[in-house]
Amino acid sequence: MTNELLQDLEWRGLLYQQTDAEGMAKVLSEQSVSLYCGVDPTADSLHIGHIVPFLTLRRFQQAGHRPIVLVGGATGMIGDPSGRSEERQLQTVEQIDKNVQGIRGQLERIFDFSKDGNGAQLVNNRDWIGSMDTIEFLRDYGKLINVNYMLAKDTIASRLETGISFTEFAYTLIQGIDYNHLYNHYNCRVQVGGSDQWGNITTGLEVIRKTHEEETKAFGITIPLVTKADGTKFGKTAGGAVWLDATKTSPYEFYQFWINAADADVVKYLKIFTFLSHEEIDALAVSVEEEPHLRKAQKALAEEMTRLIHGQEALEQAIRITAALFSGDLKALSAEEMKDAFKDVPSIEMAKEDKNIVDVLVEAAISPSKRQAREDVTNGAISVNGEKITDVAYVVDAKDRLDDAFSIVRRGKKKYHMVKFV
Ligand code: 485
Repeated sequence: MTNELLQDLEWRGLLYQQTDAEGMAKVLSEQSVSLYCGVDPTADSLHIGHIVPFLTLRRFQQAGHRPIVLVGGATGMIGDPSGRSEERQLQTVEQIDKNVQGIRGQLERIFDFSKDGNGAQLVNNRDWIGSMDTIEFLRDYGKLINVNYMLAKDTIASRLETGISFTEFAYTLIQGIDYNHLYNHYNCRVQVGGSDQWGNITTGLEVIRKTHEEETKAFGITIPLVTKADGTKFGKTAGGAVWLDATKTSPYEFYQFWINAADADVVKYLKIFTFLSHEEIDALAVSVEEEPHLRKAQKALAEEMTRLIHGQEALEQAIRITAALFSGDLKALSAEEMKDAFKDVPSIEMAKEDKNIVDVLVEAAISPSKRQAREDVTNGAISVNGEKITDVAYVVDAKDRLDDAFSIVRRGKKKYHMVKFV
């Protein structure tokens, strides 16, 4: 079972560094263990860059191990210097508590918390770090770790030139205390993180080793950064990060992100992000080779991911919007879906009053002149909300205002504009 798990992780390209590959394989095959990955509540939503370690935890869960998902209510108050060249701005407790709520809800969608025997558990390190006093911190833990050891860590060494506060310097030790706590109280034997977490994970192993007399069995693995074949950064769109929160990145935009994956990347993404079997992914890989225009692999990826994060209904809506935009037949869409689909098209504000179509086209700068606007209408080049308008006397009024607020005007085949009535 466990060998299969590790082979699967290897096949999916999910293993980057391991503190002791052999030792971990042995422990995992002997017993069902708990393992953890933590995230700091620096925002009220996760983005897709965050989820790879969590999806990996879920693969362990499917193999019978128990995932612990840690939300850093305490560490979030401090700020991890890993991978950052500058000191972080401290956040307020209120902001952090709000962020914890948001992130917790999203993690609940990725994990099975009710599974018999090895259901996922959610913990917050504020529960044990928050009540620790300074003397305890310095005497019980500070003594375990030599400053030289910490200075040698990449994340700290790289900051010595520009400077690092004691606060951020101490961060790695706090995360180390977490691992020790989970080792002692949750039978946690593995910590998983992105490659930037190596230093923090190994600090934890150091704390565990030094606070136990007997030989300890604890391990760490990191997961490679997801990269793109063209060298640009994964997980970013023109609009910024791809969030799990539907109010930040709508399910349609989320779906679009995945469906636009390059042929050179899509099979890798299927392996990293989906729970499709090796056979299914291999078949999709063949399809990318032999019939790339069908974009079967991209569709499978977009479907799996949108269903996982937003559910079946949102997936169907995303597919509906995509199809309507492709065919130009907008009538099948609700006002809400229209708003979502046309979020990024040029928009113009106009007074909310009944207005002749030619005037609308000119005022919104959709047609360059009155004469051109008339021509566009008579030529059948103009449609409002997917309905072709050919009468130059047509009046855009309340029936055309979706949600009593906007209309989608198309000129030519693909040029969409949103007219907002205010
Ligand atoms: O006990 C722990 C306390 C805090 C953390 C982990 C264990 C969080 C960790 N220090 C961190 O900063 N993680 C990042 C975050 O919160 O955004 C990212 C990592 C990334 C991946 C992801 O979390 O940069 O590699 O591990 C889940």
